[in-house]
Amino acid sequence: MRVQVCIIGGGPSGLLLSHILHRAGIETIVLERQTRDYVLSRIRAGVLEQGTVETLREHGLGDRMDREGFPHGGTYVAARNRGFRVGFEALTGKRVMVYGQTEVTSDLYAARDAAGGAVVHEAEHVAIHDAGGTPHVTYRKDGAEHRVDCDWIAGCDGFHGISRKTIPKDVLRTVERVYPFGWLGVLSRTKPADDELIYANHARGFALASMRNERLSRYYIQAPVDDPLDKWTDEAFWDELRRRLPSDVAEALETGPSIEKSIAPLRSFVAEPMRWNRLFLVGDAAHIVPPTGAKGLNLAVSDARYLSEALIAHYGGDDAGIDGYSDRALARVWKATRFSWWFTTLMHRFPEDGTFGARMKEAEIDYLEGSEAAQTVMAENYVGLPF
Ligand code: FAS
Ligand code: PHB
Repeated sequence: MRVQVCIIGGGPSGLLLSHILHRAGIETIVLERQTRDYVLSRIRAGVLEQGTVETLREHGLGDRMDREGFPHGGTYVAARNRGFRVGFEALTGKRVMVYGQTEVTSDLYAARDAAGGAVVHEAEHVAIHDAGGTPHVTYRKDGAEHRVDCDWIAGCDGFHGISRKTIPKDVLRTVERVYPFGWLGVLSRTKPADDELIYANHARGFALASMRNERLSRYYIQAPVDDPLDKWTDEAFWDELRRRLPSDVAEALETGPSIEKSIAPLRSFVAEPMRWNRLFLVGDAAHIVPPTGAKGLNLAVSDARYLSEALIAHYGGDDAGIDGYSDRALARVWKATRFSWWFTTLMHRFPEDGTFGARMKEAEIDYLEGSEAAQTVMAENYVGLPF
């Protein structure tokens, strides 16, 4: 078969790119190696920047988000058993939307289904060929080999995908920092700890109290990334979370059985360039941020937004967008990578901190509490920098 754009990966970036291009009359196919249920079963991001919310609304994807999502105008930062609010709406005029990645992906699948979009699940052995000449992609499905001829290939296949690895080693430049801990996450059908998120810096380690709705809470604690999951019984998790949250919050915390529990590694990773000949990298295929700043999903959206604009312009005869895609996307990626690194460093305990490092972080949190300028810097980055 032939399409204009072959998209590898059916996560948020691939599905959004496919949806936006379809609305502009550009033919795509999405090749996803997992089942749809598997993609939808992954519990990941929870906070959407205002730019992401606006992008979803612009493309007819905002109805359920606006009905079921929770706009937030601020967040709490806690240390030494007390918290303070960073009111990012008052400081920037912008809010974020608490609406899980699972729901965003589900809405994207519904839109692709409604449009009769071509999304192939359980596509095996996807391979990119001749991205520098006559680009085409092959894959195996139900025992049969398939070939997709295309003008462009969009690598939306995440950190472990094949797209980034297709770029020659003498072309690709990568920068990485692996953090010496992971996030142990729990989902529970309980009342959230508060109406807004709580990011807590504690001597025992970081904790985050988040939510999906009034009866679905999402919590994370900093934990050794190689901890066996069975070490963390629900009781052990709740006890540790209560130790790290301010005591008034901990005392009122509603606990219950975990319905999902996982440990995610944390890294900062950026690959450059995000284009090689007729191959573009989008989302986690090109960059990973520690989830502290809630940027991962939002960067995937901004990449998809930039690339769709570029390809629509290309088919209208203007190649400035595709020529500038990598630099434009990376400019935003690096700023979000910096913010995510800063907030992760401030809120977590590192082995090398020592007493001095811990006191520096406490002093910075004290300064953040008392400075509108410092809170505005945090707020601008948290709600999302302009596209
Ligand atoms: P994705 O990884 O979501 O999607 C890539 C898709 O490509 C997958 O469905 C995969 O199956 C498919 N694929 C891979 N290789 C393929 C191949 N060879 N052929 C075909 N298909 C292939 N972000 C936040 O903002 N907040 C969070 O709290 C947060 N928590 C996270 C927790 C975990 C465990 C992980 C892994 C990520 C988390 N993220 C979080 C980041 C996450 O939300 C990503 O930023 C987001 O999923 C990026 O979307 P995509 O770029 O579409 O990549
Ligand atoms: C989440 O709800 O999953 C979440 C929220 C904020 C973050 C990271 C994760 O910074």
